[in-house]
Formats: sequence, C-alpha cells, structure tokens
Amino acid sequence: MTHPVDLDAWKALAAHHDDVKSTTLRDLFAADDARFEKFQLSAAGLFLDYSKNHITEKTRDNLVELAEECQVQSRLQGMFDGDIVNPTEARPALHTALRNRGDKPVVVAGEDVMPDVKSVLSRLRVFTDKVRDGSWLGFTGKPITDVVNIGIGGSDLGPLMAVEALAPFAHARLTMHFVSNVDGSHMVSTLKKVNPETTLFIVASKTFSTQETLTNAHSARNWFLESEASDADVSKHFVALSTNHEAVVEFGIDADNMFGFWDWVGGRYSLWSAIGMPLMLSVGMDRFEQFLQGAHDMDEHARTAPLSENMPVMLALLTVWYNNFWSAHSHLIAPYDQYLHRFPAYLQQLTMESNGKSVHIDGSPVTCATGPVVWGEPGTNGQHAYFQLVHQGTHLIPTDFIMALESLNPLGSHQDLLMANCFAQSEALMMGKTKEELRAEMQEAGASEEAIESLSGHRSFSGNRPSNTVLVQQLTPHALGALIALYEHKVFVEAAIWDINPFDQWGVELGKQLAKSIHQEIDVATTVTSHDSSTNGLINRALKLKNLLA
Ligand code: G6Q
Repeated sequence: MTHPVDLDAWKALAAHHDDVKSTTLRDLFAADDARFEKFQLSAAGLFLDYSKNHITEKTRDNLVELAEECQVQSRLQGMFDGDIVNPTEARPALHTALRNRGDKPVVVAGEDVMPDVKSVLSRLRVFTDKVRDGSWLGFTGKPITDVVNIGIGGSDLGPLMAVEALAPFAHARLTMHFVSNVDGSHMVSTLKKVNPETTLFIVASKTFSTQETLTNAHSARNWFLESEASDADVSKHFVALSTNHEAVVEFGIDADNMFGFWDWVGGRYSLWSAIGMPLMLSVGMDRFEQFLQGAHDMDEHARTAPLSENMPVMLALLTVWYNNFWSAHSHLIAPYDQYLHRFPAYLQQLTMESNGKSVHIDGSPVTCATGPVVWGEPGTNGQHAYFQLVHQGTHLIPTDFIMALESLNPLGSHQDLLMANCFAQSEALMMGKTKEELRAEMQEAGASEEAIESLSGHRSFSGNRPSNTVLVQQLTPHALGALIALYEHKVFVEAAIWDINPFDQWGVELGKQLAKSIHQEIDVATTVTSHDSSTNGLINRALKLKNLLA
C-alpha cells in the first residue's frame, strides 16, 4: 500500500509548510479582513470558526487534496453502509445506525438491522418511562430514587459525560451515580448514599466479562441481598445492558431485564445504544430522541457535505496538519460550559483509544505520527491552572474552545463573563503581546525603564498559537448529540488519513489479560518469581506488607 507520507498531497503539504511556517497568525489576519468569513462552517446547529489557524486558502486546498487522495468521502460512506471498517475484529462500526432517524434500512450481513434497533428503543422507552413515572417499584413497593450505573470505559464515560452535560433536564426524583473503578472505595462510597429499597442498578457491559464491572456488580448484589431483599427481588433492582445474553442470565439478571445491543457497536461509540440508559432515565426518552436527532443531523452533514465545507473533515485535517507537519502532538479541549466538565475525559477515550495506533490497517508499521494526546478541563478553571503553559510554554498546543452561548442557568453577568473569557483566551493565544506592546502598557502604568527591561522577556507573549472555536446556541440534547457526532467523525477521518483502524483497542485487551494472572498469584499468596525483578519485587513486597506471605 501507499503510506500517507508517500502521497502527492502529503508531499505538497510538507513543501507548503516550509513556505508558511514563518508567517504569523497576526500576519494572516492583517493581510485579510475577510478571514473570519472565509474560514467558518455551520452544521447541525453548530458553528465553527477555524480562522485562528496556521492556514491559508492554499493550505485548505492542499489538505482537502490529501482527504481526496485518502478517499475520505468513500470511506465515510463505507462506514455508514456497514462495510467491515474494523478488520481486526471483522466488524462494521454502525453507531450511525443507532441514530438513523429515517426509514432508510441499514444492512449488515444481508439483514436490515433497523427493526432490531427500533425494537430495543421501544423496550427502553417502556422501561425508562416506568422508572421515571414512579410505576416501577422496588421490593418494598417504593418508587426508584437512585440509579447506579456499573460499567467502565465505553460503558461509563459516555453516559456519565452526557448525564452531566444535560443535568438541567434531569428528572427531579432520580439521582444518577456511576461506579467504574474496581477500587472498592468507589462502590462503598456510592452505596453509602443510597437505599436498597429505592435503588436501581444498571450493569452496563458490552461483553459482560469485564473484571472491574463484574466485581462491582457482585458487590452491589451482595449489598442488596444483605438488606431485607430476597433473591427474587433482584429482578426489581438489577438490569443489564449487554450483547452477551448468556453471561447476563448466568449472573442472575432476568432476561426480561436485559437490553441488548450488537457487536457492531464499539464500546466508546455505544452511548447511542442501550448503554445510554442512564441518560434516558435522567432526561426521558423524548429528549434522548432529540439527542439522537442531533447526532443524525451531524451524520448527514458528514456524509454529504463537500470536503472543504465538511466540519468534522476540516477539524480532522487541522489535527493532521499540526500533528504531522508542525510536530504538535497534544490537543487541548476547553469547553466553556460547566455542564461539559466530563467532555474532555470522554473525548480522551474516543480519540486516544481510537487513534492511538502504530500500524496501518494492513498491519505494516506507520511512518508518521498518529493520534495526539487529548486533554482538558472546563474554562475558566483551566485559565487558572495549565493555560500558562499553553500561552508561554515551549509546546505548540492547538486548542478547541467550545462555548454554549445561552446559559441554562442565567445568573447576573456570569454568562457574559464566561463568554468574554473564552473569546479573550483564543485572541490572546493568537495575538500574544509583543515587547513593544508590553513596554507601552508598562510605561502607561508608570513602570520604570529598569523594570520594563527586566520583565519584558517574562511578560511578553509570542502568541501565534492556534485554536478552533465551536459555538452552540444552548447545550440542548440536540446540540450535545451533534457535538459528540462531530468529534466521532473527526476521529474517523483522521484514521482514514493515517490509514489506521480506529475501532479496535488491543491495548485495553492487554490490560484485561495481565491483571488476571497477577490477581491469581496474589490469591495464592506465595513468593512470586515468574516476572521481571521489579514486578516480582512489587508483588512480594505487597504480599509481605499485607502479612500474606509466610
Ligand atoms: C471501548 C473499549 C473499552 C470498553 C471497556 C468496557 O471502546 O472497548 O473502554 O468499553 O473495556 O467493556 P465492556 O463494556 O465489555 O465491559
């Protein structure tokens, strides 16, 4: 195969980078009053300003040529059509079918999956309506007040992020809890807050074999049975979201209380399936459907918009541009919305698990950098912490600002202040502050020449640091759906360009295997010699400190 680095468009971009690398963002804006108009896009209710990037129209053309050479459009269509886009697990990746709002069939292995998708959605509606309206009763006849989602990775991060993001729409009686960590403190501290009579446990696991989740689920069931509840009461308080019917029944959860999905739904793409139950319970099925609709609208945009007007494609191309031509291997997500406080963590899994790969789809080693490190916290908090490094550090860190314009909790001038901070940060990152500007500022404040001289290196800012800004009117279910789908498609397009498989995660599987064998050794509690000296030393020291070794 042709590696991306050998493509004509890649080589053209490398040459173009040499031409533009010393032109500053200030220069670009000074040279073109219409820059904001030229580098913006709207889709599915979202607005993207990507003018504060190191790009010219020629850069955009070259990037789009790269996308064309990498057949991004037909690869996207292939994903929507159910092609085997995850060859190492021989599966399609059809999270888009879960939010397919029209009547269009989606055929997998000769069968339209839409009737099954719709049938699970209607069962979910019936169940979640009952819990919400109080007619689903616990073993002592009381309505449910607390829901504990037990899951990890894709079975936790998505639902948790979305429940938090849409908290203003939450059901008044239902408190949602999430237990993911196998650290007993996570479960114990959660159980302290709930009452067995009124708690619903959701065991969310695609495979129903994940050690952390099953351990937590067993502990939750033991705790439940230590109350006045009997085995027969388990069915009123435990439901399962899984693809593994047999394992669910073996665990002791009623098949009627199992909501299925399919192996063509990747864990980190499963929020749209039954795994979204915490969100359905919290905001109700009508709003969940608006959430699906938002994602579907972004799907249609991603599938049909020309490459140069395609929002996820453009965001992906910018990441490739910085990652591969500017050596910027870190990407900051800065949502200026408190409700999106788990969004960076969610995107971290979506992007780093998907595109943290070192081989091409055909198994040959990659010859270019792949997925960058993704991280972040909500603004304005980040400004009082790590933004220092983003402004004045030695790393170039492209940043995505995300801003919901209308607050769902209007309070005095808070929202205007939040917005002002968001726009000020992207401006400051781009413009910086020259030594001359600083001098003028300090002179005006009455600083001495000596002070100006000694501080000018410290207090000036190089600027020239790129960012995107995504605006949304209000963080509604529709907007959240569109926003998540935007990043899902961005990740897919990056993978298409790097020619890697974004849908497998052998690194996660490795962790699942390794812990099992060490757990067995800890259980046996004799001196361990089978590992390297560090691992043996750590295990043996732990056994000794816990007085488990003879
Ligand atoms: C996601 C990954 C991983 C997975 C968890 C939980 O894409 O595969 O994060 O979601 O390991 O797996 P289960 O849902 O099977 O418990």
